[in-house]
This record gives sequence, C-alpha cells and structure tokens, in this order.
Amino acid sequence: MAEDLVPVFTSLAEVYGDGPRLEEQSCRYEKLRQQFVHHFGREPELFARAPGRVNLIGEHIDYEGYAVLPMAIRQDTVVAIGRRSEQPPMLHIANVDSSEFQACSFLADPSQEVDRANHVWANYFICGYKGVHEHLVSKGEVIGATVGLNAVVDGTVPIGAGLSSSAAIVCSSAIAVLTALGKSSSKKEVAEFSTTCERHIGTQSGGMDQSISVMAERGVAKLIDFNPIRASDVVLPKTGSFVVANSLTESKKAETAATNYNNRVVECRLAAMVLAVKLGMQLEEARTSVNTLSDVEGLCVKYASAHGSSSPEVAVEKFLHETPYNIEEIEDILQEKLSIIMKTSPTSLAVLAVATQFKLYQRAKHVYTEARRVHSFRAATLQSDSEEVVMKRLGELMNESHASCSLLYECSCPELESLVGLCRRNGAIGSRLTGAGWGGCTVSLVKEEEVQSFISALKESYYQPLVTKGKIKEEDLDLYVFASKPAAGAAVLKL
Ligand code: NG1
Ligand code: MG
Repeated sequence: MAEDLVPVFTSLAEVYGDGPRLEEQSCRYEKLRQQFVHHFGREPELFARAPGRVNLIGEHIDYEGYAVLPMAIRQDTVVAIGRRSEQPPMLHIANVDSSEFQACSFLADPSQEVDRANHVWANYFICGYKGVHEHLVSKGEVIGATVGLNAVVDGTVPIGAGLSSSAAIVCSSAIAVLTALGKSSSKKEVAEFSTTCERHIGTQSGGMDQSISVMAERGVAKLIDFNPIRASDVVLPKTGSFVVANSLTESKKAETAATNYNNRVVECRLAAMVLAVKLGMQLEEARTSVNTLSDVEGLCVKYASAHGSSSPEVAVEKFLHETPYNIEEIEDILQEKLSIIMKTSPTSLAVLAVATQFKLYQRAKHVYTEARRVHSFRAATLQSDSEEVVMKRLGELMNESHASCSLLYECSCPELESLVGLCRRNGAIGSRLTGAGWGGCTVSLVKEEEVQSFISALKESYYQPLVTKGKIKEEDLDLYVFASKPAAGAAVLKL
C-alpha cells in the first residue's frame, strides 16, 4: 500500500469545509499573505497548517509506550513560507501577532542547537527546521546547498493550555520547510520526526500531539498506537459533544520541565526499573534496557497471572510501596548511582538535580490503569448499546481518568479541580483535565442539546467573575470555552 502523504490542497474549503467559518479563514490567510509581503517584499510560495488537539483519554502514557485517544480541534497554526537567497543563508521568522511574538533571525544551519536557556517562541520553528534535516539525512536524501527561508506564523491554538500549540507550530513549520525544499513525506514519517525534533525544546514528550496533528481526519477521533505509530478511527456518539474549557492557568511546560513533566518521565522509568529487578530481571539488563513501564508490563502480567489476575497493577501493589522513595533507596535496589544510569539523558539529570523523592507506586498505578481505560473507552464506542448508555460509560471513564491524574499522577491544580467540579455540576456526563495538566484545559462530554446551556453556565460561574475583576475580556470568552468536533489534520496549501 502506498504511504499516506501529507495532503496538498489548492483551496481552503478542502481543509476547513465550506461552512460559515470559511469566510473567516479566507480573511485570515489573506492577512497572513499581506504580512508576508510586508515583511519580505514578495509572495509566500506556500502555506502549511497543523491543528492543535484535545486528548479525550490516555494522559501521560504516550511516553510510556501506551495508546492514547485524542482528536484534532479546528484551532491551528499556519506557516507562510518562501525561500530567500543571500550569503550566508538566514532564517527570518515573524509572527502575525508581532506585539506578543517578536520577529527572530537565525543562521540557516540545521546543526545549530536550540538555545534552551533563552527560550523564544521561534525555537519551535527551529525544532521543525532541524527535524526536517535530521529526517532527510537519515533517509539518505540529497539536500543540496543550504537555502535561506522567510516565514510568517499565525496560530490560533491557545498557548500553554494543554491543547498542543507546541505540536501545531512544530508540525506546521516542519511541513512548510520540507515542502519549500521540494520534498514530501508520509504522514507517519512527519509524525515520527516531529516527535523527535520537538524534544530539542527540552521536554521528553511522547508522540501523541504530533501524531494526531498530522494524522487526524475530519469527523473521527483517533486511537494512536506507538512503536510504530498507527492511527485508527474512533467514531464518537453523535448525540454528544466535547466541550473544552480553559482554566486560564498557563502551564509553562518548557520552563517547568524538571519538576513537572520530565520529573514524571523519570519517575516512570525508575518505577519500571525497580519492578524489573523485583520481578527477577538481571540488574545489568534492568539498568540498561528498561526505559518505560510498557517494557516491564509482560513481567508484571506474568506475575499477576500466577496470582489469578491479568492486571499489571497486581505487581505494582506487591512490589512498590506507597510512601515515596528517596534516591538512596532506589540506588540500593538498582545497585548503581542514578546519575550513572541516566548519564546519557541531560534532561533526566536535570530532574535528579532537583528531586528528592519519587512516588513510584502512584505513577506506575496511574499509567497501567489509564492505559486500560483508553481501550475501554474505544470498546464502549463500538458497543451496540444505546448512545445514552455509551455516553454514560465514556463519561465514567473520563471521570476515573481525572481522579487518577489528580490523585496518583498529581498533574492537576486548584483551578482545574474547580473547573472540573463546575463542569460536572452543570451537567457534564464526564469531565477531566486534558493534556499535560498543571494548568490548561478541561474536556467535558455533554449532551448535544445541552451544549449551549452548559457553555452559558460555565461562562456565568467560572469566567464572569474574572471579567468583573478585569482579568479577562467579555469578548474573549468564546476563545476560552467552546464545543469541538473532530477536525482535519495537517496539510500543505498552495492557494
Ligand atoms: P501538552 O498538553 O500539549 O503539553 C504533553 C505531551 C504529550 C503527552 C501529554 C500528557 C508534548 C509535546 N506533549 O502535551 O506527548 O505526554 O502532555 O498526556 O510534550
Ligand atoms: Mg505541548
């Protein structure tokens, strides 16, 4: 079968449909084109766009090798791009929102490091740029002389909200650069190399965001599997809608990586290595070949089945303790310094430099149970039960997922807790935090006919008080709380 390529469209309707939003998009692309001409004195050669996403279920398990279940949202990032000639070749990157995101220039050098110490928004473009070159080199393609590029970016995905604005800009930048260089790649390849290249920012992210951004299709959510990346359709109940609500607490993931996101990645790895040793794996093998909880799932299940169960948590209950571990105890079990075991991962070493305790039991229990909830969610959508029964089941799973994120994984925050509570009290069948957490958005399953009243109730209870205090503007409320249907994935536009 031919590999599924990133599509190239010649009209906006092919991406956005020909509904009422098409006019809005035409104005937006026209403004972007004008900005490009204003900055660079010539027309862009093409546009590339990639959407944000909302994860319906399966949180903090993609980097552990487990399947997740997101859908793309209509909000996206668009990059207008064109080549430029000068010596030495340069990359000039501007943003339509120039007051918030100042224009940046870099040498067009794919081997340059991303400057993590001075985090600027355009670093995400550089990730995509580097990713394209790393990918082409790995495929043995001839790239030719380095060319300079002009780009203008326009993003509508809320930032730091757990809706993957980062993957939207990395994927759209990568596709724009790739196409400007005259190359094309399959969706799967772009999803893979965009995942790897976003790590130049410094987070040890899984592949969910980039995969759904590239592989999404209008009308369906996707079950995304990893190693290798695969996406299969999940048809959602027609009488329900997913409503996204922003807690308005920004999660600065690049800046808080060592204590939040990467800390959890390290805790999961430590939990996996400790389980491996307790379940009889040789020390050397546990230290060098175990990276994720999915690596030891087989051993855990083998133990469980000897005790009449098929759940890996049985091994977690038996071999990990609830009180936090300290570094000495883990080093004792693994018979080696953690700084040596993790020596090839600077981001893990950064975690070890600040962490004093590790909640191995809680993190492992979250990952194994959440992985199972994803499959239960998918299975529920395939049942022949009435939609009402299906939605009730989906809602229960979303609520269980939230409780696990909040209590076991500790990636919630007071604002998300209050918002989830309000969503449930206002009629959500299920509600949970979505994305990395520590701020950002909630996603709630709501009956289609109740969507408008649900949104009005949230505006009244969560957002109006903030309007009154002057923290947000009345006219922006539709950006913070909106219903979402599964939107289209990334594309190149030659208009
Ligand atoms: P967000 O919410 O976009 O920061 C992050 C990771 C995902 C996944 C989720 C938690 C990146 C780019 N994305 O998403 O891979 O691990 O958290 O489920 O780091
Ligand atoms: Mg992100």
